[in-house]
Amino acid sequence: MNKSIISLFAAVCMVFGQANAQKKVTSKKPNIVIIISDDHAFQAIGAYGGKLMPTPGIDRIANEGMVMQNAFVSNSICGPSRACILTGKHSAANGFKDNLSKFDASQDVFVRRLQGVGYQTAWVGKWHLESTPQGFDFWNILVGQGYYYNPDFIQMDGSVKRMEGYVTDLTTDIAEGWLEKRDKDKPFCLVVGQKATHRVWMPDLQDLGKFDKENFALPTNFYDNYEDRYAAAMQDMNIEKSMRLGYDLKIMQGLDMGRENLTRLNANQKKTYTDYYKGIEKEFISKNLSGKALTEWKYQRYMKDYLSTAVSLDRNVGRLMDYLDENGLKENTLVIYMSDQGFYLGEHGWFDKRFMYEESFKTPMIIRYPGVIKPGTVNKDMVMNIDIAPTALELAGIKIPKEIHGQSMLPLFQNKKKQVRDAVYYHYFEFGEHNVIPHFGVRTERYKLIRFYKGADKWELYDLQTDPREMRNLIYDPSYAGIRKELRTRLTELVTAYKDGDAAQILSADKE
Ligand code: SGN
Ligand code: CA
Repeated sequence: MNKSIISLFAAVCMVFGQANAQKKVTSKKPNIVIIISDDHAFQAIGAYGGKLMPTPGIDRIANEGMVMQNAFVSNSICGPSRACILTGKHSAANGFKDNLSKFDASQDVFVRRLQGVGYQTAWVGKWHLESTPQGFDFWNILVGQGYYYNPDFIQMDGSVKRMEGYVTDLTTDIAEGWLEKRDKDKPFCLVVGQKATHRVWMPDLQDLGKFDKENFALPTNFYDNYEDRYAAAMQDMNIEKSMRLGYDLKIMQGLDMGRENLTRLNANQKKTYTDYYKGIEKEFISKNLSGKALTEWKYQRYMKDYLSTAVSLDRNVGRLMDYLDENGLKENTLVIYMSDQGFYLGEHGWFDKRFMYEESFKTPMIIRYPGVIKPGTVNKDMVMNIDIAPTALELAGIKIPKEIHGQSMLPLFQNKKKQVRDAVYYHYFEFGEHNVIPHFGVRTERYKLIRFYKGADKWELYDLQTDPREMRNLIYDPSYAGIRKELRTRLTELVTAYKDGDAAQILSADKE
C-alpha cells in the first residue's frame, strides 16, 4: 500500500469514526425536567418584566433559554391543568374537568410512552389528581394540596410519611435524591410539582418579613367596578370582600387559619412564626383601619406573604438548576419552568385564578435547551400547557398520537416555524369555591370571546390591543359585530374539533 492510499484510508476511518461518535452523542435521548409551581403569577417573575421581586433562579432559565410570553392554560385550575399537561388534551377529552374529579391515570399519558422508549420517569411533590400516579417509575407526592410545614408525602407503597421541614425544600430534596439514585445510563423525565405559591401563603421561616419595607403599587384596575361584566361582579375572590384576615392574612386574634396549617408546626417553628405575625397583628390593631385603608392594607400583606413564598420557590429552582449543571446534565436536558396557571395579584381587585382573563389564563413558561434554543430568546407565539406532552414525545423520537390536541413546540425552539396555532381554546367548568361562573371561549392574537353559562348566560368580547386589562366588554358594540361573528365561528370550529360536548350543546342552543 503506498503512502497516499494509507492516508486516504486513515482519513476515511476518521470521518466514519467522527460520524459514529456524533451519532452516539445525538442518539442519546434528551432528558426532560419540568418544574410545575402552583399559582405562580408571571407578574412576579423578573424574566416577564415583573418588578415586584428579583427571581434570579427562574431568570437564569430565561437567560439561558426562551421565555414564552404567551403561554396559556386550557382550564385555569390546579388538577385540570396537570391533567392537560400529562395528556396533551383539553379537559373535555381527558375527563378531569374540575378539582372535584379524580384523574383516570390509566389513560394515555406522555410519560408512559417515554417509558416505552427507555426513559425513567418520576413525579415528586404536588400532584393533586387524587388517583395513584401511573406511567412513573418513581413518585412521592403530597397528600392533596399539601401543607407548607412538615407536610405528608404519599410513598409508592401507599404509606404516608410526614417529613419535617418546609415543603419547597423537601420537594427539591426528593427530586435530587431521585436524580442521584437513577440509572445514569438511561434518559429520564422528572416532574417537580411545587406547592408554592398556593394559598394560604405561609413563607419559609427564613423568608418571613422579606418584603416588609416594600410598598407595592396598586394595579391600575384594582378598584374595578365590573361594569358590563356580570361574572366578574359575582366572583368571591376579592381582596376587599373575600380575603380573610385570620385565614389569609394571619391576624392571630381572629385566627381561623389554625387548623392543620398551624398545628403542624413544631415548637421552634411555631415560636418564630407566631412572633412574626403577632408583630403584624399589633401594628394592624394600632392602625384601626377601615374602608379603603383596610383594603389596601390587606393588599400589601397579601403581596408580602405571597412573594415571600416565591422567594423559596425561586431559590429551589436555582438549586435544581445547580444540580443539573454540576452533574453534567446541562447540555442534553430540556428544562421547563411553568405554573399550573397564572394568578391575580390585585388586578380587578382579586386574588385566585379561574377566569379566562389574561392574568390567570396565561401561565409563566420558560424553557432551556442548550444547543437548540438560543440563550435569551423571547417567543410571542400562543402556546399552551397541552403542548408539553407532544413536545416531550417529539423530543424522545416518538410519533405524536393524533388524539393529542397540543402541538409540539420544537419547531419554535429551532425558529423553524412562526406559530403553532392561530387561536387558543379555553373551558373552565367548576362552579364552587370563589363563585366563578363556568365559561368557555376563544382567544386570538388580538381578540377574546367568552361565553358564560350555568350561573348566567352571558357573552363577553375584548379587544386586547385597545383594552389589555379587559375592562370594556364590547359584545354589544356595533363596530365589533363583524369581529364577534368571526370569533363565534372560530369558537364553534374549536368546540367541534376538540369534541367538547358541554360547550357544543350550549352553542347549538344559542340563537345567534
Ligand atoms: C383551595 C383554596 C382556593 C383555591 C383552590 C384551588 N382554598 O381550595 O383558594 O382556589 O384550592 O386551587 S384554601 O382555603 O384551601 O386555601 S388549586 O390551585 O388547587 O386549583
Ligand atoms: Ca394552582
